[in-house]
Amino acid sequence: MLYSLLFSLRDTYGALNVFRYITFRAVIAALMALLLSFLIGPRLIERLTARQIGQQIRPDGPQGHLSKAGTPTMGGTMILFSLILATVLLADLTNPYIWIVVLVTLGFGAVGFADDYKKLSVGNFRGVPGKVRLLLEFAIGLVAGVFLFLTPDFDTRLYLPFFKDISVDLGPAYIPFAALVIVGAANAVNLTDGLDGLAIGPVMTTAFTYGVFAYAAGNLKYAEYLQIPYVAGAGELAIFTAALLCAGLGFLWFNTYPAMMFMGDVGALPLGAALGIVAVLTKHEIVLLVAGGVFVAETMSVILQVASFKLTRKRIFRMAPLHHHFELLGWPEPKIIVRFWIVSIICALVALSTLKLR
Ligand code: 57M
Repeated sequence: MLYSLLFSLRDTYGALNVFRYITFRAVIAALMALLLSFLIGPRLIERLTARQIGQQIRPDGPQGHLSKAGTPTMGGTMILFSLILATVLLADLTNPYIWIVVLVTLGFGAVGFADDYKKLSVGNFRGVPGKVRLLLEFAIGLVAGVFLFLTPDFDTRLYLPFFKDISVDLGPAYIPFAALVIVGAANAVNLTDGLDGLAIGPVMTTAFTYGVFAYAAGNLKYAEYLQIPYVAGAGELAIFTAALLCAGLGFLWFNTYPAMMFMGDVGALPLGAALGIVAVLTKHEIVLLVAGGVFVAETMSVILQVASFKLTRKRIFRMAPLHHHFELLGWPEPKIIVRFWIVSIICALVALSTLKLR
């Protein structure tokens, strides 16, 4: 919105010509999201505390978490507000990809909000029944998949990282595949969000990685040079990922250990879904498993733990997801968090290397 207004004035004020550059608008969107988070954060914490919108702690979890009871939650509302406002103001709203990422993100935010609200209003951990939540999430993902499939010349091929000449055309099967990527990413972030700052760190490193992918994929010269699929218009997604990165950085100011605020499902679900839909739009779906390696490890730990317990009545980990296992090993919470961030940075570097190693 601001982009189209200011850019249209470039003949009168030549300096506004700078708004044509995606990199410039990405930096402005990032700074705007960060500033909004700093402005909103303290007031949101006051409001959540006053309304006693505080976290309920499960009694069967690590004992160290009991002291977290009452921590204001649903801080994800601040992340979404900063992210969406900065994107709508700085991105080119004639680009359909911007509308897809914004609507998918808000859709998952609504599901997460309903879950948080139900937990808080009823005062238990169950929230919206898991099956209903997954149904709603897949419905949003499938609508996004159908819309993309019906978009003229949308590429339904699946490309593998490191192999430039291998691709598989999924055809209509791309629709459920895209939904799976979005829903899987959303729930992986949700599972990971179990320690102060643990989820938002990898969300930021993955957002940065996909900002680079989007910028390269949307630039014909770079796409040809790097031999990655050219996706006309994907460059605008770099503005969304830049706003996502810094909306997360602003939230981390309040979520860092010891957390003053949790993001809630209203934050975790849309953040994961946002990464999933950007991975789909930039044609870098598989490499999300690399960039989001921490999310994959956390999710796999749950799958393996539940499968093992059901089959053998024995646990592989002291507790799943993985971060609880290290807690029960006696690692202090900050140590677990920072080490997971380090692993996430390594995953981002390996994912970025796929741009050249192919
Ligand atoms: C998402 N939510 C946190 C907070 C955050 C199948 C099973 C693995 C499901 C899983 C589960 O319930 N996952 C839900 C994880 C919760 O955080 C809230 O949820 C939002 C994100 N969705 O924003 O509002 C707790 O995490 C802690 N936390 C922080 N700092 C943060 O910045 O300390 C969160 C954010 C908060 C707070 O304590 O209350 C969560 O863990 O529930 N279940 C589990 O993760 C449970 N694991 C488990 O049951 N393992 C079993 C089997 C089933 C795999 C096993 O190992 O045998 C553990 N989680 C908890 N207690 N809290 C263990 C029991």
